[in-house]
Amino acid sequence: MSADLSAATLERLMAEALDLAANGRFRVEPNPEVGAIVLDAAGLVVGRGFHAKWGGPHAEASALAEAGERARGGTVIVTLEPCAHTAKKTPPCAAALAAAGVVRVVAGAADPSPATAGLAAKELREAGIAYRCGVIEDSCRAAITRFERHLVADRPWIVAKWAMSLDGRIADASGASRWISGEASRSIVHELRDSADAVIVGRGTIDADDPLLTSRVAGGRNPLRVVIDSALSVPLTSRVVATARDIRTLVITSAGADATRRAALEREGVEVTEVASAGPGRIDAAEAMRELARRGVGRALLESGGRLTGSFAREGLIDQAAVFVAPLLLGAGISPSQGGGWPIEEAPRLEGVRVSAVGDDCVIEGYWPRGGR
Ligand code: AOF
Ligand code: ZN
Repeated sequence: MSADLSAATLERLMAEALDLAANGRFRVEPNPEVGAIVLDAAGLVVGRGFHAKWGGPHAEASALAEAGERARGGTVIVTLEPCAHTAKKTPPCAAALAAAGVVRVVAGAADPSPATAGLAAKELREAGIAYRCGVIEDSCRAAITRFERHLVADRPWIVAKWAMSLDGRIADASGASRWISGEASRSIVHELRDSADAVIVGRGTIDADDPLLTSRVAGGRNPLRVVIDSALSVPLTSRVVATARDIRTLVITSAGADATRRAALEREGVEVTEVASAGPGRIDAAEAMRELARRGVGRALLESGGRLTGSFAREGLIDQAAVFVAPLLLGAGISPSQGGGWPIEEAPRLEGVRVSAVGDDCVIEGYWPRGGR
């Protein structure tokens, strides 16, 4: 028999699980933030967990791992209905809960995803586990709004990242941007790459930085490297092309691209795909993102320069931003907008903002406003 838990105790534990869930913020989207607490048969907390990054273990899995055998006969409190569907990145939690021998599962809010909604209730009850859903439900539901909204999107969740000087420049007059941000900031960039399925740059960034675009997190995975290159002119000598046999690389170009260039890139191991153009020298970015979604990209990091990042912003294709501000001045002076932007009162202001100090840099992270949508 498991311990009796009063309504007030359940609410307190669920609120604590919601606090745990918030630790995944800015790393798990478009998945939901989820937190979980495991109690042993006597009602003592023996495990805590949260979904920490896109594609990583779910909250229940982490909490159960911490609890180990002490979960047997116990209770799991989780902010979201456990998943029960397969064909995703991680194993289903309902089966893991049953295997761990818990006797009761209390969820905060239902999972709005049609792939899993309602499945856990059935599966857990069939395994003899008492299941209920709906504790501080409004707060638990509010924690997953971005997930719920993105369920119907036909493109990946896009995180835009850039580093700039105090005077708002992303490169010096020669185009060099190495290194505006400090070492510590760059380790966050590797973490962001590690939590993404794809990293996107424009052709200009290959010229300016010749980046490798890999994740240097220990045990981390390398995202698919995507180069948006309307003229299909990425050099065969660039580092992304030179390493394409080992690290998946996709060049997205305009329809009707030069067949010889395409064949030369493909010989180096680069995949090339064509999408419609949105004017001379410009790829239809929304269509390019739909193409990435069709290829299974759920979360992408946009590390492009001013022009491409600007067009993603104007087209409303950015979901989250991570901006590094470094304490140096590039000297051309601070200046008003050069035109083409928004008036202040119409400018998108990030929501849910978190500001942190990393070494001498400041990182501002936030969600793109989606007023009313
Ligand atoms: C849970 N616990 O911590 C989360 C859940 O691709 P995957 O394997 O990460 O699965 C993502 C789906 O699982 C997501 O669409 C949502 O329905 C659910 N999220 N479920 O039991 C968690 N993050
Ligand atoms: Zn799960």
